[in-house]
Amino acid sequence: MKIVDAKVIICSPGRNFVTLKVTTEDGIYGLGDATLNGRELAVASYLTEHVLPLLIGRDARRIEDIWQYLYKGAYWRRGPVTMASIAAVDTVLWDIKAKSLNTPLYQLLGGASREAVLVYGHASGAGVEETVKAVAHYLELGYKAIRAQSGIPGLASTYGVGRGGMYYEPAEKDAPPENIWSSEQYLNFVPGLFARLRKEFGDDIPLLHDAHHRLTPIEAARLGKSLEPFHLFWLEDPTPAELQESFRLIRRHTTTPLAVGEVFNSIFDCQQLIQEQLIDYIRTTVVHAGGISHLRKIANLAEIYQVRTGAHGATDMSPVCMAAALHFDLSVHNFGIQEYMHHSAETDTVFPHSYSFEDGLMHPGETPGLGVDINESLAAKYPYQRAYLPINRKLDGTMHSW
Ligand code: EZ4
Ligand code: CO
Repeated sequence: MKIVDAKVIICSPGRNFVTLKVTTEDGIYGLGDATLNGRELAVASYLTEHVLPLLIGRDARRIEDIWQYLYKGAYWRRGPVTMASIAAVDTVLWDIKAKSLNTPLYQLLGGASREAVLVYGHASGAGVEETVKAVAHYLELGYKAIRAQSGIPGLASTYGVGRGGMYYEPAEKDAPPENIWSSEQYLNFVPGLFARLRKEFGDDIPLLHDAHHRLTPIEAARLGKSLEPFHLFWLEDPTPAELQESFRLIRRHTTTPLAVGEVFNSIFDCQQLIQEQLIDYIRTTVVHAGGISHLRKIANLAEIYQVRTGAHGATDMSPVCMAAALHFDLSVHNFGIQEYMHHSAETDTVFPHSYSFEDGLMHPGETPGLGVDINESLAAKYPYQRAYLPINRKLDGTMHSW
């Protein structure tokens, strides 16, 4: 099954997406997401200039061999641009293989391990009471697990608070927005938010929170400890994770479950975190961590250590990635939860898909392959627009993690 055509489609139906489309000699095509928010064209160029010429003529059925060919063959290993490019090729090839066998992809990954996939949504507000209302709204929509983020009095902006409505997208056109940060104000504020949410909604609804890489290990330990009475489902990205051993310090102090990994791109980024049981959920996702093939290896390592999956699913994962994530989630034994934010209506029409949301659960559907397509003529009506994620500074102007 020779590959005869491969191209990159860049579109911006509300936000930028990079999509790989590969066609085989018998007319079957597959899709893969290659979106790297804020650095989209680097991946597009890596694919177009360096990878696509190598794919033409290759047998699309040899998924693992092509993965290793691109990984080992580049000599320069890992990194978000390389791994997103390999991920896109890997996703395309799984889509093609499943379509050629006329089966939804999850059937090739061991079949369904559960009836459907538990997802969590993002509730946020400018302050505590607005966040309470947002959580209530998500409950009305049927969500069974909810992430809560709130603006902090005295700080002009913080991570995770939308600009109204359901569609949160932090990237902005032309130049990165500048946020201001105070760990002290944040640490004083967050326990009160969760006390209020538990008072309003009781103990049973799983609540999550994302600290977005902003704390030192000892600050993260304090936050985890102070949130223990409100038993979070997880505390996400409590501290930057380049230094994996720093999680030992957090672990020593708190039983709040920890989730990490949305910015990781390989199994080597989380090997110590998993093997020392320093985290509870691994958040690597298809597009940013080498595709379905590599994500399964991470999940298999994690399974041994009772670490579960909790894949990143913000709106910068295109519907192609979301579909791939759902096939992975449905099949992998140690699935934990899947993040899910609604894409804009424009995005959904550019990428028609068979996955569905009902009653807080999602299912990839029974369409052969990933179950997602791209309307190329419609995509062409939304040209790429340069956009950047925000940057973050402390009150005194020092650059901080966003
Ligand atoms: O900031 O996807 O848990 N979700 C997140 C996301 C990330 C964005 C970055 O592009 O942290 O909102
Ligand atoms: Co996050």
